[in-house]
Amino acid sequence: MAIQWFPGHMHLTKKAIIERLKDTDVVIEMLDARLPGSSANPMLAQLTGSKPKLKILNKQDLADPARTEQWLAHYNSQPATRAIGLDASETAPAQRLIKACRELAPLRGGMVKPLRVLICGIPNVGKSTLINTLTGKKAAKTGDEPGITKLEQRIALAQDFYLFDTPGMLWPRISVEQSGYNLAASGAVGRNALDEEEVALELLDYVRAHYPGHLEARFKLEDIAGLSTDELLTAIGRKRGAVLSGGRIHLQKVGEIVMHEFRHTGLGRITLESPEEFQAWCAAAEASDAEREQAKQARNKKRKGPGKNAAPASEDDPDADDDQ
Ligand SMILES: Nc1nc2c(ncn2[C@@H]2O[C@H](COP(=O)(O)OP(=O)(O)OP(=O)(O)O)[C@@H](O)[C@H]2O)c(=O)[nH]1
Ligand SMILES: [Mg+2]
Repeated sequence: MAIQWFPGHMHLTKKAIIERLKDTDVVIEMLDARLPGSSANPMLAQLTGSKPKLKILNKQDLADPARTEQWLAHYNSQPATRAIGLDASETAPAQRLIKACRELAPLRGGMVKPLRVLICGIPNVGKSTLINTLTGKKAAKTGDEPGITKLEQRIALAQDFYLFDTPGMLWPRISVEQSGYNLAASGAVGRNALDEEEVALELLDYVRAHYPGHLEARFKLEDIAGLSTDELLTAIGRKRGAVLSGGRIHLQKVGEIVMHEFRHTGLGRITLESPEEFQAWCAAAEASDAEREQAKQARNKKRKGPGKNAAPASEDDPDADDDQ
């Protein structure tokens, strides 16, 4: 089942971002270096239009360094976009960001025209942590779960440099299924909107294909190639004692363990997508969206019947309000 999470406060955030963009010189989009394609919000790309953009691949300390290089090259080859990798808790590299922002808006600066920078990104990606690192104090609240920042907050970094922290935002329909799972694995999705076992199985599927040694080392397993992914999850459960009375494996618990290990680098440095893979997923999702749209039109035509105008999509039509 596809993962979706767009609670009411994200609607409000969207509105606040639209307002704030009117007086914004540079938009920083924070991406998760472990999922640099899936963590890019397509709705934000639409909202920000031609504003100068800086993409930060954050949490690069958790990501596969070779893949981070690939993604930085990918984004830096796009027009009007700069991308840098960062670990939000290190001070020195964060200074590169200030320099990059000033370069992206060279006509701003000084007391009369202060530089106004809006920081956006998915929940839990490290926006507030970065602001705290830049200011050198705990100016913004942070925490290891999505939805910590509730309201926009202005922080003065210098007399002519303002940063605006925003609450994390996803988008109403995540059409790329793998992106939904990767976002959930990263910690960007609220607990109630995901099934731990399902997310862990998708995560293990990818990790076993690309980083099998990491899994074998962490869970002290030998030759996982002979196991199905379900069997692998069960084997991890046994190793970690996630067993119910009667010897059954507590699958939700193992799911939580696997996600925890991934989020806290227990599995080693892992990136869940390459630029090529992500492009292929997007193309497949577009093709399936086009098919859905065709089927929807065929249904409407049928509803219309001979000699009548097409009926508008009814409220109970599952496709009626798709806007992404
Ligand atoms: N390993 C690692 N952890 C990080 C990094 N940046 C942030 N974190 C951790 O990620 C978690 C989320 O950080 P926040 O700064 O609260 O994230 P946010 O984007 O402001 O989240 P919301 O306000 O919920 O949207 C915290 O536990 C941080 O310590 C980083 O570069 N590397
Ligand atoms: Mg925050």
